[in-house]
Amino acid sequence: MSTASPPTRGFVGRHAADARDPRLPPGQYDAHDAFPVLSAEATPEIAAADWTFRIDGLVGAPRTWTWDEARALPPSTYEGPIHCVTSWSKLATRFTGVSVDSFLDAVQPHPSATHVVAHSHTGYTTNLALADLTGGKAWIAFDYEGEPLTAAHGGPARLLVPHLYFWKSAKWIAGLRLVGADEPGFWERNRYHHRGDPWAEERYAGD
Ligand SMILES: Nc1nc2c(c(=O)[nH]1)N[C@H]1C(S)=C(S)[C@@H](COP(=O)(O)O)O[C@H]1N2
Ligand SMILES: [Mo]
Repeated sequence: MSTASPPTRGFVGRHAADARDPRLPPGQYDAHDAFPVLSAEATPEIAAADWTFRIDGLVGAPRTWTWDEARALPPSTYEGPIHCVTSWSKLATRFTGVSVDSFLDAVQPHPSATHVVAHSHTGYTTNLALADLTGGKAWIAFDYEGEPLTAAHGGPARLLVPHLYFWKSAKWIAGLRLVGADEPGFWERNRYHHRGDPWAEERYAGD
């Protein structure tokens, strides 16, 4: 039996606040070196030579890129945190790929396009506002920490939208369909929030 009196609530709270990394959104913890794998489906084995990426829907010029065509676009690197809705975050990640802006520039998005359904080669889907994919905020990522993305983490290519909870970052990305209304994807139909801003704790519908 413990004889020491517990620290006061105020002390614990202040101490925890002081130790908290300001890059950690509310309700998240730092997973440090761990990089958990979360997949609703079995990991597909997709060879880079077989991978394609398509943008269609409300665009003037729908287009499909092969691996070589996508890799020929200007490379762009993201360095910073990622946040999974199950409460782990990684504060220092580095992904390299191509900015989604570079792909969108080629397809002439129609002014009526407000949202996007991102879809994977496995059938996974997730919805995003078009504005959350533009302006240097989203990537098609090929490499993690200087190495090709492993199949479990979405290789050969995944969507990366690090300012939103990580379920928006569809692994084994196959394409983006531009649409004129918000259409819920796989997790969003299962009560997850439509947008998923970790700083606003938009975890579930109604948050
Ligand atoms: N295709 C596909 N993409 C997905 C998922 C999935 O189940 N299938 N899970 C999402 C969720 S909930 C998270 S947290 C991240 C996990 O990515 P990781 O396995 O590389 O950590 O992928 C997201 N993208
Ligand atoms: Mo997640």
